[in-house]
Amino acid sequence: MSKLITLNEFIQTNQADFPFATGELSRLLNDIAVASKIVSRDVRKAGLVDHILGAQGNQNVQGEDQQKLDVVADEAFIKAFEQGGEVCGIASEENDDFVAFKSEQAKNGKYVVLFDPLDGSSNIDVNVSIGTIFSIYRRISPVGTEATLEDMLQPGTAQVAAGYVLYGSSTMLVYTTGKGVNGFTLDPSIGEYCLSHPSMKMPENGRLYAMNEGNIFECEEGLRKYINYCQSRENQTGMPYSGRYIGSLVADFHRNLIKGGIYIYPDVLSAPEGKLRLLYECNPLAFIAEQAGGLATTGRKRILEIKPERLHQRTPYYTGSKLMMEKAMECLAK
Ligand code: P6P
Repeated sequence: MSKLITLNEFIQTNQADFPFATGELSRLLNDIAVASKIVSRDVRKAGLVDHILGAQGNQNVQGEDQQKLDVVADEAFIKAFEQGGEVCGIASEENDDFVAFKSEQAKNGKYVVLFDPLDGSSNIDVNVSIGTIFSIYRRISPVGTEATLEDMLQPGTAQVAAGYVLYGSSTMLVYTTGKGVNGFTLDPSIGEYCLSHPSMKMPENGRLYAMNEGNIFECEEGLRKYINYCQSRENQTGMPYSGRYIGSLVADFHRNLIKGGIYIYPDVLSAPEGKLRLLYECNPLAFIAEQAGGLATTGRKRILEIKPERLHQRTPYYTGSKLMMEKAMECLAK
C-alpha cells in the first residue's frame, strides 16, 4: 500500500515550488481545506437540516432565519480568509461587491481570493454533486492598505493558484500552483485530505460532451456543427460520443479531467455573454485545464488572457481535452 500523503504534508514538501515561498500560500491553501471540510460536513447532511434546504429569508421551526447552504458556505470561506491573515480581500459570487478586510493583520495579507462558494447549489435538493471553485492572486495594491477593485480584476494568467472542491460521492480537493495538478480525497475517518490523484493529466481526446442541448437552437451554426460531429460516426471513434451533462460545472469538469471530454456553455439568447462567470468559475478551471494539458477558451480566445472589467462578468466557456477543443474551435471558425 502506497504511503499516505496528507494535503498538509504535500503542501509543505512542495512549498519550495512557490517563487516567494515564505509559507503564506501554504497557509492559505490549508485555510481553504479547513473551510471546505466544514462545508462538506454541512452538504452531507443537507437533507436532514431544514436551514440548509430552505430558501434564504424564511424562518425555521425555531424562528431562526433560514440560510441557503451557499450563503452558509460563503460565510465559512470568508471567515477562514479573514481570520487566516494571508488574504487582504475577496470577491465571491454571493457578494455584489468585493470585500476588503479591515483588520491590520488582513491589510498585511499578500493575496486576494475570488471564489464561488457553492456552484450548482440548485442541485442540493436533488442530491447531485456540487462544488466550490477558487482563484488566488497576489495583490497589486501596497501591503498594509485595504484591498482594491484592481486587485480583483487581474487576468487569469496572473493566478498564483486555483482549484476546486467537489462534494460528490467523496469530497475531493483539486488544485494547481502552476506546477501541475494534484487531487486529494477527504478521509472523513481522520478528517484529512489524502493525495489520491497525483499529477493529474486530462486525456488528449475523449468521447464525452457536456452541454445543455436545450439551448441548441439558440447556438451559433458552428457549434451546432460540432455537436452534430459529436453525434455522428465521422469522429475519430467511428461511433457517436456520449452526452453527459450533470448541470453542475465542477462535477462535469472533474469527470472530463479524468476521463477526457469537453464542457460547453456558449452565449445563447437567454445569456448573450454566456452564463458562467469569468473570475471565479472560468479562470480557475481554465488554469487547471491548461496545467493538466487541456484547453479553455471562449470558443475563440484563451480564457486566461481576458482582461476583466467587472467582478461578475460572464463569458462563453469551452473547456476540455485538447483535440476535442481544437475540433470545436475548427467548427466555430468556419
Ligand atoms: P443550465 C449551475 O447553476 C451552473 O452555474 C453550472 O454549475 C452548470 O454547469 C450550469 O450553471 C447549468 O446551467 O442553464 O444548463 O441549467
